[in-house]
Amino acid sequence: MQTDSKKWVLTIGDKNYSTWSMRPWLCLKWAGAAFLENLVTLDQPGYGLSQIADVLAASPTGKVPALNLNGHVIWDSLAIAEWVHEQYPGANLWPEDDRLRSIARSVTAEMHSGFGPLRRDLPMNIRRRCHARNLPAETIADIKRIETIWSTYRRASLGSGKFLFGERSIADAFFVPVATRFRTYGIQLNPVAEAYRLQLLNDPAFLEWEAAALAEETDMRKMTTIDSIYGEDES
Ligand SMILES: N[C@@H](CCC(=O)N[C@@H](CS)C(=O)NCC(=O)O)C(=O)O
Repeated sequence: MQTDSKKWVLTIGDKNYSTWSMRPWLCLKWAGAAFLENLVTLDQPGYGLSQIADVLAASPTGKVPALNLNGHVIWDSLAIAEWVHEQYPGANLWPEDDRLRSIARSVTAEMHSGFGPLRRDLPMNIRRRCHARNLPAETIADIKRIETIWSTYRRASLGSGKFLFGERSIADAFFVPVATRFRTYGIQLNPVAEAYRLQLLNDPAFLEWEAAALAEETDMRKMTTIDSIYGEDES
């Protein structure tokens, strides 16, 4: 048991690009943990192979994020989020109701383990604005599935709060990167899903992350741009 979060160090990647890093970072912020950050740029030899030396020094998988608790390391975004939930029960990072919690965990797991086409074709790039075109059917299916998740659970939770299951939960943290992707690539959503997307992008902790992303200078578009899909960048 480790409760002094001032000694926790979260290793993350570039804030403009690292979706996986953002999720547990938001959970830690929402819980009020006083953790330290170790930001390692992913624009280095070994990227894509899990062989970046500075990441391997912090994470057994060679991937970010990893949370170091004074020598005890937790890796993988979802495992870190669950740790934060356990350490900060008062933060209510999962819904109290067990059935609602099971659905919140289901959509979080779906986001954590799925949506490969969306990840491939609409990579997070918080600074970028353009319009996606010629998206493959499988990527459009991913977008539609997320739109359905968002509008279904927002309609059900309208009376209990502004987030997917009413109060803010780990499920919301897992969808914030998608909210930025939809903004970057000009993806249109139904009004309920769009209102939720805007709610996520107005979260104070996300705005703090975004400000840092805007100040970064690393340009990884050489690794993440598929020219047949993206239109010209908006100026
Ligand atoms: N399932 C992992 C995925 C982590 C992941 O893929 N991280 C990427 C960056 S956002 C990474 O560290 N890549 C380094 C590399 O590919 O070399 C999690 O949830 O934490």
